[in-house]
Amino acid sequence: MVVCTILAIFSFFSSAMAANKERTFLMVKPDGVQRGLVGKIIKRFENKGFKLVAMKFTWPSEELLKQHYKDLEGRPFFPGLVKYMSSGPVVPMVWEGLNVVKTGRFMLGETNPKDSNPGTLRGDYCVQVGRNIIHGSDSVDSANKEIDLWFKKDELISWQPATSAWIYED
Ligand code: DAT
Ligand code: MG
Repeated sequence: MVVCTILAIFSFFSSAMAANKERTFLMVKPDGVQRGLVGKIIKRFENKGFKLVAMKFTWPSEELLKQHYKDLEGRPFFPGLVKYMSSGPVVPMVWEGLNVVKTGRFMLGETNPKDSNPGTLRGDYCVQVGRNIIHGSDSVDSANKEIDLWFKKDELISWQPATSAWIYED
């Protein structure tokens, strides 16, 4: 009985800790970089309390972008999307935290900026769907695939922010 209780408490805390470690893949697109929005975008996620795990500044190949947007292959806007995304440097990032995938999408706004509320990144900083400044994973599964595509394992940094105890209960 005592052992069961200890195990239950342990599994409760370890699942809560695992939930806090959900990860998403975000990427400032070439228009976000060209318009000098990198700092403002990063600041939103820092302010929220999410943890930066990886980040780089890179000019991606068409090949990598075709892989990244593989699900959209065959859509009429696909060639234009790949051309735009490979037109300059981008800032791919990994962020971690409780419900970061879903909350990250809320913080981005809708795919089309015209449907995005003020206060969201796409609602505040852009007007057209083909220039919507930032990418964010739409599920934990796609986040994991995108993180694997853009980052090597040793580029994901394991660290403990000094603020953790003031952002999470456990
Ligand atoms: P999201 O980026 O919100 O996840 P998505 O995965 O459906 O949206 O599409 C990827 C990107 O493709 C999107 O950010 C902008 C572009 N896109 C989507 N629909 C489009 C359309 N109808 N016309 C032009 N570009 C589009
Ligand atoms: Mg998407």
